[in-house]
Amino acid sequence: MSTFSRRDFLKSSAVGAVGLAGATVASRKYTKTSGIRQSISGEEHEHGQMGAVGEVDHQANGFYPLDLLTDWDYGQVSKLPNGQVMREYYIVATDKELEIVPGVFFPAWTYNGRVPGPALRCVEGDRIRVNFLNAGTHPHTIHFHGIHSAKMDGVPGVGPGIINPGEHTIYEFDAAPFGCHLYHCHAIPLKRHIHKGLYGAFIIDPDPDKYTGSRREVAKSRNHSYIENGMVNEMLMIMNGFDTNFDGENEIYAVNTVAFAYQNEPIPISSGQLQRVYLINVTEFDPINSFHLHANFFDYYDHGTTLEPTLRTVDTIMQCQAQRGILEFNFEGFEPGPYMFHAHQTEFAELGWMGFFELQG
Ligand SMILES: [Cu+2]
Repeated sequence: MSTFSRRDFLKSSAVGAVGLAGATVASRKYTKTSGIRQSISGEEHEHGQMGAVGEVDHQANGFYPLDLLTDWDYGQVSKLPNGQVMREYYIVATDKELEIVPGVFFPAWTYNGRVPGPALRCVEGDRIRVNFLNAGTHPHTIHFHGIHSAKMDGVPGVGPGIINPGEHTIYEFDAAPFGCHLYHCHAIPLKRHIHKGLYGAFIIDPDPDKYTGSRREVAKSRNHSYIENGMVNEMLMIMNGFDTNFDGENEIYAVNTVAFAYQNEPIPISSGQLQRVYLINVTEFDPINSFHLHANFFDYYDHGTTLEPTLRTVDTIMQCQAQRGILEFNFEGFEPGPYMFHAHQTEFAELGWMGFFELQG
């Protein structure tokens, strides 16, 4: 090893980087079955369970990790004179401290007090109106990934541009294209504003009336107003990371903000049901993140903008920042039990980005 950075040192130390920030972390905890100390290649290290000791105060955070998987915001729905569906959303930027691993508090900037922000969901062709109020202490915007005019793009110097503390604006456009998208603050410095927590999912369901044959059936299963969609177990997972000591590198990784959340509380799934994960990567400072499913394989829809998989039968997918897609898999015929999923950057997994699906009997 040519260089051994302070970060490497923290990650390989017994307490891990989390310990530096004040947490009690048991990523190298001894257990009866696995707590053995070995010497490999002259390096002493310990074997044990991954995870963190203690529990995050979810109530104080204001959101529960299991709830975030399905907490869609469909907006206030009305009809325009031309028959078009209008969905109106209200988003307030606030500063809020969040507990991201037991004992570690992150001074987040949030949309509606949560990280990730509300999971906006609509149907292609809907009119979207987002009322945005900046009640935070820094200038912010909302930039949507999607198709819209320049002045609705939520970037500095164009249209309403930067929204200063106390100011508000409205972003309005028609939802397109269908897919698994995101929104985030686009104020400068961008990496700081995104990393602090200003991002969320923007899911546009396909409209089955626009498609025929098998594609129409797939569109129904993807559209939240169809009964076919109710038969699918849908989950939203936003991969994120947290630089707790502001050195420009992440110390904590997670899906949906709380490290090890779905290890501590595995996601219940049943074998007869199609599983669908809307996966979005917003991790700052690291060029890529990934999702690896254990003991099974999945189909993948890149950006969610197609009705046929863009990749079939893979067990790992990588995404750079803002990349996203839809994963579909089935545990039909599998033995009940816990099935692991995690980033296959193993250091991310050990620093929080790992969880389990609990396959019910
Ligand atoms: Cu911002």
